[in-house]
Amino acid sequence: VAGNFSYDGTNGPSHWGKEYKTCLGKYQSPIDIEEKDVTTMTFPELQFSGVEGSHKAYMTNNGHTVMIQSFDSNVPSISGGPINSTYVFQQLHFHWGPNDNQGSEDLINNHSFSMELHVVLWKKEYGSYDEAIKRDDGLTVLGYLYQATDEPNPMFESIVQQIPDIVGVGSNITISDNNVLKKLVAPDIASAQNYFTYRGSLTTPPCLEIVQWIDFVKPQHISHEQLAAFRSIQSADGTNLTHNFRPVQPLDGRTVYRNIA
Ligand code: GRE
Ligand code: ZN
Repeated sequence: VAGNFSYDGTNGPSHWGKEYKTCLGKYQSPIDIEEKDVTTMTFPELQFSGVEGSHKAYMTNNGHTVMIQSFDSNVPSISGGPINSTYVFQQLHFHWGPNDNQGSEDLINNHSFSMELHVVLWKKEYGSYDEAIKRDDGLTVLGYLYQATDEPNPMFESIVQQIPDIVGVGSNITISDNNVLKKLVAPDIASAQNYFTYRGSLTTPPCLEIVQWIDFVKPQHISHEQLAAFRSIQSADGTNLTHNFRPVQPLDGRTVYRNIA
């Protein structure tokens, strides 16, 4: 579990830079993506491998989020798009808000969505996640946005059912649904070439500036009840983790691209 940080008070986002200087850098995430300011571009096709089929997966409450990992030999990977090599799945996790009007980290036209899923992948030629995070092109993160609705999203059913088993910080369970990675890593192949992309950082300390972000344009949905389950887990300080999104950071002259397939 990374460090002593939280989303409120004296360990909140505006204080992260004291202990973690990189959090004060010029290539920080999240950002507000203003559609009128993006540069359109045609990237090679973004390709997903190893997503089909079943994966044994684990779900953890690390005190900052709900995180899912797999130690399967068949691991999802991506290539193409804005990245010029293969990136391998490490973990996925979620950011949410205290109510349905907030929760996403990146904003689009200053709009917050209710939740954001981050699929974290590391550059295969560096051999491991730990080596990759020492390099400035070490990670790619896929960002998926969710808007709260009345309708449950079937893709969340199995994990929402098991969230009560990871309420305590440090809890780690096997996910009963072996299709969970297939559903979460590539939930909407038909819309997978429609994304924004920019250079940024981890959105939690140590805020390393090593991430090529790929944010899919088309939001998906999650029900109010499904979302509420995420807010019920405990945080490192013992209170409910009602929200875990970092506020937007300055763009500072960076270019945000939109892929036009
Ligand atoms: C996070 O902790 O939220 C995080 C990572 C790695 C990449 C991106 C990201 O741990 O937001
Ligand atoms: Zn994240």
